Amino acid sequence: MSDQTSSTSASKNVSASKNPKPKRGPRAAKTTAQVESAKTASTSPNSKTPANRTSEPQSVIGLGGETHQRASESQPRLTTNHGVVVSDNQNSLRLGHRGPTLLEDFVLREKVFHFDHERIPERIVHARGSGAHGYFECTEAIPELSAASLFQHVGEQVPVFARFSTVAGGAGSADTPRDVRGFAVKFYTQEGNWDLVGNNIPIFFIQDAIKFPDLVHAVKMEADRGYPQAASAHDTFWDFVGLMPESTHMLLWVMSDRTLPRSLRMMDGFGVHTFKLVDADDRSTFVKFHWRPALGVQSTLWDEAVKIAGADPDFHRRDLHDAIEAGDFPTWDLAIQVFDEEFADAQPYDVLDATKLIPEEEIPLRVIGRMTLNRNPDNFFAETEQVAFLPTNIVPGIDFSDDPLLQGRLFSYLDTQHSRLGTTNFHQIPVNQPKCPFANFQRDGHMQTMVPTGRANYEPNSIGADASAIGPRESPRQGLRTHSTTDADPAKVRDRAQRFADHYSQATLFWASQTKPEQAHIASAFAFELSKLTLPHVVDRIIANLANVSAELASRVARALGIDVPAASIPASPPVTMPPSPALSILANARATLEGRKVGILITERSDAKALDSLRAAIEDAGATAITIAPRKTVSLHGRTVTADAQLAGSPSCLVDAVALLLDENSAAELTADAAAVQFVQDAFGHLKTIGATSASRRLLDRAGVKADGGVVSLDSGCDEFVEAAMRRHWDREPSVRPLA
Ligand code: HDE
Repeated sequence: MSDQTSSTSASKNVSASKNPKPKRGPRAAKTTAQVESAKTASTSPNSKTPANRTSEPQSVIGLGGETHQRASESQPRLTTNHGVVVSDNQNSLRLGHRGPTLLEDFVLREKVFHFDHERIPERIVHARGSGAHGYFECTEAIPELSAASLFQHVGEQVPVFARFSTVAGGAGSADTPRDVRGFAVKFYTQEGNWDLVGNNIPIFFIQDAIKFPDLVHAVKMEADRGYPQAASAHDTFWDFVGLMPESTHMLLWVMSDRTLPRSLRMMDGFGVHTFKLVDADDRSTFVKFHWRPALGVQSTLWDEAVKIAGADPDFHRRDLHDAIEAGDFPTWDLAIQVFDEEFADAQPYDVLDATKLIPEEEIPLRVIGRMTLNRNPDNFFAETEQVAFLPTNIVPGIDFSDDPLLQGRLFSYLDTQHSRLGTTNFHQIPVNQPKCPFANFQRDGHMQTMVPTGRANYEPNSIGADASAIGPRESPRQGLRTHSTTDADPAKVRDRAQRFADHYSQATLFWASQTKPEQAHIASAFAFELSKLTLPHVVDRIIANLANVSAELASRVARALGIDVPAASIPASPPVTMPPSPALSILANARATLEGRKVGILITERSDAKALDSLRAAIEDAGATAITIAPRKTVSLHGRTVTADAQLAGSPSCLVDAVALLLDENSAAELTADAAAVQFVQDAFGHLKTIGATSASRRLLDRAGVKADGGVVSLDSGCDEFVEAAMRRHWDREPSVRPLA
């Protein structure tokens, strides 16, 4: 069987969750194949291969000194894509030892041909992403609201594939720019695939799909110069959004720490648009979908995110992969906000306007299920890259609303999939295939991998003796029915509903719902981004729009930029006052926990082994991962040799959530001359993290400018206080480490 024989992900089913993977031990190091040095083509067994490594292929050295690994009897043989066994995977076919390569070499041609076409167009947006398999379990049945099969019975599970992404950057960009995160989930239900293709922010920049290409052109790298990559801090983005005041609410969210998630496992998800739930009797209600992470929402600081991008551009991808490999499966609750037409009509905003949210204080969240991600993709390209989300993938019991942004999306995604995957048969790729039976009369096309049998490729037909011979038929009873809209205005118009015109009230609501440190971050983020612009009129226009959100915000941003506050712009519709919604603040709702977090323990040769053991145990008991970091990877602790998890020079403290310094006086003194060590402590302090330290570490703390506060904890008499303090950041420290707008 060829390596490429695909097994659908269905075969690794949902129940994998019931047997969490055991935590992994260190991987066995691979030994370099030892080969005979004789310059002959004769085979010889690998003399230094350990007896238990029977899968190690035999190695021989070829005439030109090249290594050939040869298949043993029990090993699959290398073949071409058409099954011909390859005899030599190191040399192309040539005329004589030093002559030209022959056109006849179809093995070379096929291999290079395939390689040349390995890349497919990356997604125009959301190109950089990470995915995982898992399952969704219904925790509260809602048959009274929706006939969707996955919501009918408590305990019912359906498989899912989730993909998280940044929006603006290319596929090779870093994980941590300031950006919205995509949060797309494909539910493989018994009645077809349902794709909830959302973001980690509950609203969007624009109200109408026709503006999406403009928005994306404006935010991506500028057309003439090809930069900046994965950054909104440039002229064209702010020029566009300044001229589109409807984006102001979203700008407040984007300038908040929501766009700097600490981990993909620690962010909310939202369906964004209003959808409909439809019950078995065709009664419908409006619904908004929310994902809530069990680990709580947590963000990084801007300075931290920038440093992480340099230290580990794969920070989020690695974090998700490692957590799942370790059996720490991330989970999210799926919650709904359900409301009727009467509620919708009574609001000062339109529920079909994707730039508006419904405060939780108005319509509380109702948790109906839970998603657990418990399996990493076997192959990044086949699954994460080829997964094709379609907002049109909907199942009976769920329906679209007339949100004009959603309506445009229903049209768009099919085109994208065709352009990226090159075939109308992209649904046959295993990650996209429904896991319920599917059958129709669509046939042929590029890359058709199914082999339909019989004559019936049309209907109606009467050419078979039995049901299977004539093929499938429609089912009004079980099929998807589109719920009719109650909007009785049938005229064809190219305009927007009047209630879309209020561009500022909810931006003010968001601003007023943030804690003081969060407000300072928002104002500073605006100041940072606007400081990068070369067009002063664009800066003025943005601040003039912000003046309609909050005079205080506008003047803080202007002051930080050293310019005068311009007069407020004229709103399209006068703003209304809405009561603050504390649920919109990350900090006001932060969970004090170490679960899913990482603690970096700085050790040297003279660190106390016992203290290290008990600190590690305390951290792990709190649900976190402890990582030892040392100037050199191999450390002798009182006769016990330890391999540190990371070397100091390559592991700045921005990669962990809290740090512990297990140092003696001499080590602390030595490390004052090591910039990586000083920066390690300085950054932990500047990023408001908890620092645990032996009193002997004093000189290093002093060198890094650490001042005593509630987040600087002694490790001399145990680690309970440290673990407790490490569960949060120390926001009261911030004014002493950086001026904010
Ligand atoms: Fe998308 N969007 N989008 N989008 N979107 C794509 O489809 C598009 C919008 C979202 O992990 C593309 O397969 C239009 C809102 C996510 O593979 C493309 C409009 C929201 C993902 C596309 C929107 C999203 C995409 C690019 C305006 C939040 C990544 C590749 C009408 C609710 C899915 C692809 C994944 C991807 C078009 C607006 C979320 C080009 C035309 C609003 C999470 O088809």
